[in-house]
Amino acid sequence: MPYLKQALPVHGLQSLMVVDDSPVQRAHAVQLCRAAGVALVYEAGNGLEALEQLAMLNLLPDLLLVDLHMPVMDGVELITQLHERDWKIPMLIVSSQQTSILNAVDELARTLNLPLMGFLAKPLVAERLELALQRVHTSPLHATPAQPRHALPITSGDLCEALDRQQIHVYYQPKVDIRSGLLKGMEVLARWTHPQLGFVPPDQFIALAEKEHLIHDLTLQVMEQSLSQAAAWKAQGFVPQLAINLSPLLLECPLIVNTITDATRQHGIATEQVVLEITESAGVEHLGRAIAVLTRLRLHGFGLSLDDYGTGFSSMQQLARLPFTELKIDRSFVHEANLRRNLSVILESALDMARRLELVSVAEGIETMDDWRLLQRYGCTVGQGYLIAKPMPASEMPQWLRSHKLRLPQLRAAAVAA
Ligand code: G
Ligand code: G
Ligand code: MN
Repeated sequence: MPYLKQALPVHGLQSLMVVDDSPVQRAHAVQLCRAAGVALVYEAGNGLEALEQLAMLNLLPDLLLVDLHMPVMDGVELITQLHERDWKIPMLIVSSQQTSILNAVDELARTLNLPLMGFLAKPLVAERLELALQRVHTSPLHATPAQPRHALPITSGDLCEALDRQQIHVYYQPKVDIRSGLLKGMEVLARWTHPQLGFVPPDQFIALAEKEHLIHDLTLQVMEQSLSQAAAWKAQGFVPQLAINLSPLLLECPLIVNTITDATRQHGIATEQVVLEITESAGVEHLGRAIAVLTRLRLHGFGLSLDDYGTGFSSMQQLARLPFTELKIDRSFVHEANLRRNLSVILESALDMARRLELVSVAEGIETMDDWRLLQRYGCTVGQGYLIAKPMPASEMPQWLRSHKLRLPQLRAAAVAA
């Protein structure tokens, strides 16, 4: 009998549990798993039975095969219950439900940070199951489930002090042309290393700065640093576009237009060389003021980018109302879009819309060559992400430029292949 083999099967899984209410389907799954070399196969007729059995085991199984539609406790509730108990067992969903339901289950697992490894249609087929088992074994998700980030105990006093002592520094992340791979510009990203706490992630201190009315000071420091760096680069004949993040809260202050314009001119930088990225995630209280400020910034020559597109609210309204020049698509629609049709459909429509509105389209969060190729195929204009470069201090830019130049043929070749 195959399951008595001594050697570990290629997928390396020793135990799993099949959760399905249909005795026929369950027996079929159990038989296939045994034939695939899994030594220990548990069975449960619904979510509740699965939880009861899991509670009694000394060692959790390597994998769960979960049906979605079951009486007493369905597969979705089982997933939430696993999260409640903090049992991070890799799962494969075995179901022939419609795609929108499977996508929602996928979203749920991501939100709860549970290792959902994939979906298999019913009836189960031996080859597909074996491939899936191998993927489970080799998946990095399986080895190290992502841990949620906890908020650091930073106060507005800490941030005030950091601003006074000029402890906020800036990093630069390249934005490149998707067809040629050539550098178009770089995004300026604030970085804070606290003397005791160490690295504080920007999503934490930016939110704090916004809450404590420190965002104005912080943004000015970020601008000063990046504009003087841009001036130094310009003196060497290197003139990339600078993309600076602006909190929507700043748009309610009419004086910001002159402040930004003056700072730019004082460093001898043309306003056309600067793009202001505005995230749509925070609501604006005085919309009238914000529209006026954005329009005036545009009149002065700045580019305006709608950042994190797709994550906030009323994006369509904002696009139609405001003088944006660029649409920056959130990374949640970019990375692995080739694997998930719901993402690729949204990505393609966003790019199509940008084209019709004559906006530059920028995709952020490009991590793999597959991400890159899909964007080339969809006709995106500009790209940014770890595949190209991580954010870096200005001092590392010359070295990056040299190594990036060597990669250009590879990045370009993809365009020809597509
Ligand atoms: O830099 P990542 O490297 O982690 O940045 C996280 C978030 O913080 C991003 O959404 C980015 O837009 C935002 N951010 C980084 N620097 C600044 C800044 O100078 N001003 C504003 N408003 N947001 C910033
Ligand atoms: O647009 P925002 O300003 O939201 O985007 C910048 C943020 O995205 C920064 O936190 C930056 O470090 C992060 N980032 C940049 N490239 C990638 C990437 O390829 N993958 C991921 N996960 N994050 C990225
Ligand atoms: Mn940004």
